[in-house]
Amino acid sequence: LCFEPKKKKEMSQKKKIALIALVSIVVPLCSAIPPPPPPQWDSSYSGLVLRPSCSLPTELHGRVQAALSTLRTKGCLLRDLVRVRDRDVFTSVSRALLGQPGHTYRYLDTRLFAGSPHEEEEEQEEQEEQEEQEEQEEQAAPPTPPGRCTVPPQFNVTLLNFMDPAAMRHLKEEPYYGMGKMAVGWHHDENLIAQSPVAVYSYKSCVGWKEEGEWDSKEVSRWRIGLKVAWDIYTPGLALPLQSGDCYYMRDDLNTTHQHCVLAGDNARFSSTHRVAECSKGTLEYIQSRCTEALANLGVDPESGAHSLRSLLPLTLKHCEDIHNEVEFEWLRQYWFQGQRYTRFCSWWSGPMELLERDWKLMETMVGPLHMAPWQKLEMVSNK
Ligand SMILES: O=C(O)CCC(=O)C(=O)O
Ligand SMILES: [Fe+2]
Repeated sequence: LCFEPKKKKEMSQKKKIALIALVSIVVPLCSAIPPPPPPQWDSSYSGLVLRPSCSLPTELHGRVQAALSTLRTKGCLLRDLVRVRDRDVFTSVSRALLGQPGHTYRYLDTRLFAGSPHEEEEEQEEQEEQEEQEEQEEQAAPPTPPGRCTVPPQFNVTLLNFMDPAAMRHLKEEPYYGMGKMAVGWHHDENLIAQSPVAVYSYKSCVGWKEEGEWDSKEVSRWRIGLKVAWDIYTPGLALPLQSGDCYYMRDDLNTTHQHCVLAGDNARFSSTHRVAECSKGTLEYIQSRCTEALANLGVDPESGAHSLRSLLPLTLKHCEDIHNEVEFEWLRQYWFQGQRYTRFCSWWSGPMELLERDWKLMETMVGPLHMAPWQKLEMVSNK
């Protein structure tokens, strides 16, 4: 395709899209007797599992839905400024990241700092929440087909999403299969550990609806999850309609081999997307240990308190400068720009971030000499 002239390329592309639109699968709504899945479900989408709302306890729905609504009414869900194809754009959905204390999740050049529900609470409440979460995760674990590993995944973060389509003026049309308006465009979930499943709880809320009766109206268009094989617009795409309270799972390597998108329905909707984020360079513990490494090269005179570098070896100085940059660009700037907005709901990160800034300032004095002219460096060494 790349070698075709533009006009011809555009036309052939349109034709293909129209053809694909005809064959793209639309899975019928979940009813009492579930319809047989389309043949492509098994052959091309075997990692996708739907767990209908009715298979989860009503009490669990009540708690999760109340929690999501509270987060929204308290203003905890915010649109992220992310980078897409060299452009800074706001996400259509409003988001918040919850997760294990000190964890972050990086996507589209933005680092999200996990709010932790365990903050400043009494021990007992913490314990209860932990147990509740474990119970929830157990109940939310996908049904396991025979022969599959039964160990439940240890999700470390959940990205919450909310969107009220009535409040969004411009939503992009799904470009390949004519599936309709997208709340989230085609993507893979980034920065997950290999084979990480993604478990999603979907909840459409009454926000924005005058009459609750309209809720069940047949006219109301449903939210759907779109799936397609990555880099392939010939295999039919799949649009999975969701009812409020349904869960779906992307298992095995489905998130890698396929892309997914979220197709907006008429009403407002929340989703809670549970993931096992790859956090080897994404925890507070990690970046603190990097700071300790860099600051090991800083000597302090016990009498005067004056700072000096222990080693001036180029490799050591370069290592220190790398860490200085990492703290500044991956953590401090990301926090001031993105994470700090959540401080009024969760102050977990405030203290650690002040300490990281203090370390960064010390490193600033250490890497300063790198930017000096050679004679200035010599002066500094001779002053030692
Ligand atoms: O809302 C959903 O069902 C999925 C959202 C999603 O794909 C994401 O947050 O990465
Ligand atoms: Fe996603």
